[in-house]
Amino acid sequence: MSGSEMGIRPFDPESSFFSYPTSLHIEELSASIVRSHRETTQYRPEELQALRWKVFSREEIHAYQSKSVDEMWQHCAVRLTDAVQYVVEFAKRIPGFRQLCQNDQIALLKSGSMEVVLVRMSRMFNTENNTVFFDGKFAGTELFKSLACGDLIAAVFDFAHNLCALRLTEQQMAVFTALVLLNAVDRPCLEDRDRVQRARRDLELALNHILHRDNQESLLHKLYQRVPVLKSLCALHIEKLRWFRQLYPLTVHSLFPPLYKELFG
Ligand code: CLR
Repeated sequence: MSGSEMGIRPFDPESSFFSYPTSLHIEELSASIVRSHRETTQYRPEELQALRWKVFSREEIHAYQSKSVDEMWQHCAVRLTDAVQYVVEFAKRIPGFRQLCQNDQIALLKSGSMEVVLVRMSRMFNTENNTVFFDGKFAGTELFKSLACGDLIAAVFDFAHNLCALRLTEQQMAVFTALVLLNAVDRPCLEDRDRVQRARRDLELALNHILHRDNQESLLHKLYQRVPVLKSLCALHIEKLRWFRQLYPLTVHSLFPPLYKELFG
């Protein structure tokens, strides 16, 4: 039996078959991720721009603030899960992600989906009045008062504000969020770490490629600086959820979306 029948080919340094990504491969990968991002965001940039004038009234804010802690948590968990669902759809369309085994896909979503939601939040953020598009209108931190986790909310808004200042293009955000999703190579529970590592390396090349093309190489360092901040925000979210679950175990058990519990519970 010859090598080729067993799937073994003679070494050819010009061939991308041996997983040496060529610039064409990286170009195609970037384009595919940008398309996946565009197809899986809740709102297009033009739509968000047109909605900017919609802000909650004093009465509406008061109504959110008058909700009980568990009512508001449940409401936000549902909204957050909607956003996560779009991120799951995005992940499934990332070349390299869908080839992973199911366990590794879930492991990556557990650590990365909230991080991507928070990066995407900056698209929905208005730095002029520090509000985010939530539940159909733009809302400031005070709207979330009854969650009783002011430190988390303040830190999340602060992160969105700072990320907005980088003025990422949709293409840059698409590739950065794909990289954030595949970033958890240090997780002990991965079955096929090498495969994740290879997919991640290609995404790093794709990010370098588009920043180089856009003549914005200085953004690379700034983006990598945000990664530990993202990790700490997600850790804080999990900590708050543990606290909430101790107070209201039944709310979490019977009223929180199953996907939310599967990823964060
Ligand atoms: C992110 C971008 C999405 C729309 C969206 C919906 C829900 C928002 C979320 C954004 C940002 C984070 C958010 C969340 C609701 C609650 C959550 C404001 C804007 C904060 C951080 C509270 C987390 C803790 C809850 C589970 C109680 O396109």
